[in-house]
Amino acid sequence: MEIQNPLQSATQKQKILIEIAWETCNQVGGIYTVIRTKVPSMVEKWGDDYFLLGPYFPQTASAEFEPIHDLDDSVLGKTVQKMRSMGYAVHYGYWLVTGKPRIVLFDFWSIYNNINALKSGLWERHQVSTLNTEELVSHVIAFGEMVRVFLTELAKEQQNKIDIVAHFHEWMAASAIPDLRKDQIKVATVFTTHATMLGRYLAGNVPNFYDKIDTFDWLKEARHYGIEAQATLERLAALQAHVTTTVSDVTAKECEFLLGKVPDLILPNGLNITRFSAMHEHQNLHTKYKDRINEFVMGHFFQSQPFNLEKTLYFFTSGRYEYSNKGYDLTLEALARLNWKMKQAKIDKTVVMFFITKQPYHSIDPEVLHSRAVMDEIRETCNSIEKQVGEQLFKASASSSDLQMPDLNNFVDEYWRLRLRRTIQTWKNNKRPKVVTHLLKQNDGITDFVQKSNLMNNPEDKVKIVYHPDFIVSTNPLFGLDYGQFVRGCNLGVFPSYYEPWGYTPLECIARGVPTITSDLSGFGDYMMQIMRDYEHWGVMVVNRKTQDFYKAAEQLSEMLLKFVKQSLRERITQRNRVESISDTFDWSNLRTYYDTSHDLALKRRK
Ligand code: 1S3
Repeated sequence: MEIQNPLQSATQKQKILIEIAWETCNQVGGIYTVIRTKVPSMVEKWGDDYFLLGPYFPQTASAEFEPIHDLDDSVLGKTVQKMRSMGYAVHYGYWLVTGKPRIVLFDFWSIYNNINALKSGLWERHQVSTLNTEELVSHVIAFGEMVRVFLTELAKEQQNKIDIVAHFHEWMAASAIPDLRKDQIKVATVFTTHATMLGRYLAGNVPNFYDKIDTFDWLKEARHYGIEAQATLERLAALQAHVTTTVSDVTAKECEFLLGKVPDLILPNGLNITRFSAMHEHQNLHTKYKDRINEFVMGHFFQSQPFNLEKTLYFFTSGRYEYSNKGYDLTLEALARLNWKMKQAKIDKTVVMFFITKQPYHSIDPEVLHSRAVMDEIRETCNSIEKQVGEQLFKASASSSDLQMPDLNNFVDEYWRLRLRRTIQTWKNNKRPKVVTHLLKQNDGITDFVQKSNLMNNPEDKVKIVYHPDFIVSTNPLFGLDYGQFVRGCNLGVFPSYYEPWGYTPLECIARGVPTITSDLSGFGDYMMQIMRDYEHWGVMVVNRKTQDFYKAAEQLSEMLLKFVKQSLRERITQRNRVESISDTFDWSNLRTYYDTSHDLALKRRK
């Protein structure tokens, strides 16, 4: 059944919205989160007049894509049919995510034998130099060509009876824009950049990048970093779309100076927020998942260093491995300071800090796995003893003739006593708990720092480090939690990024009622400071990285962490409730309106 667009009256011209992204049905990073979480809200407004385009990758498609075999006679069905008849491999079906929108996936390999001609065409028409570029650029160009053909055919098919808005995300989806404009195809185009290629490189390599942002020669720098094709495509998209947007004021500056275009609009990112009817539900979930993290921590540390779990706090950071851009360097420096401060102040608490990122590794460290397995055996032995004692106690109590409590020691037989003693014996040792849970292929910034600063899980350390160089999924044998559950089980998320156009990680904390630290150089932190004056009261702390140097920012962060450590249990519970209560602000149902504005503006400009 076709869902009728409720906003469309009989007299209005029909409108369709097409979103195009390299990450449609293809998870690579943050853009996938934007597109996927936004779908229900888009479908709510646009109904069947909304669909998405993306690249076809058989492996991801097999998990998230359901083909539609019988083509309908909608403009979409007809255009797919037309492209197929022209020899393109086009997959049409549903994206199996909440909202279940229709999507069209292009198998760019079907035109790959033509790639050189496509590239020279881009050079002739738009001076995009693609000499010696990485393979991805060729994939993107082939994909872009199929997008161009699709939109051109779609526009022809509907013969101006329908208003078409095409919303392109990131340069990888937008190589069709210059030709669509040149050919005057009747499509209103919106381009959203989620980061700039040059910004990413420059921020990671040039000290004080933000102070110099207005001084760079974009072409010279692009050539220097070997990204001329990417930067040129991005620039063309930004300059030629009817409406250019980005995700934050922070990235807007990059657009202005590195792409030569002040964005028309800022489109902040949102999530699908699950609200609970009773406040205590999210607190219960926190306790449930914290217990699971406790199990990991016992298995990892208690072999040689037992500490009081009632007085232990779990902090974490996560994201792509970009050591300085994601602020791992600052976080480590602040943790070393926190460790020192907690020791000096003799604070009777332990902080376990998790670094969750992705780095090449051989396998999980067998010693880490073994320790966990032996601890599980201790638990099983204890369960068996518990059962034996329970049964014997019941029998002894029922058959006893006096009111004396029986001696429980008599109920555990020799076998179980010995087994428990032996298992504990083999488990306990004097080794320092590992910092890294996996066998890394090579050392990196995190391992170098902890070694240099001796933040190595020494017995006297108040701050312990667990570096998990893989993303967390539910099948992971160490935690047995999915990422969202892990976040819920933690006490604080720490994300003081240096380069972060938006940054979903702190937002994911808020959505789960977990306090978080961000920075004023991250799009999210900057947005938070604009919309909420007392953000700290609501559990969002913002490190000043704009006007402070690295060491001052590290000191500020360590003070924030110390303040958090000093909070009482009651204060932490109250803060979690407060954080949870602001999560609605970031629900797509509230933030979609920014997208609506961009589409209206593009249509106005196209006419
Ligand atoms: C980008 O992904 P990233 O992690 O490479 O887009 C995300 C979605 O807009 C954004 O949250 C992030 O800051 C950007 O960097």
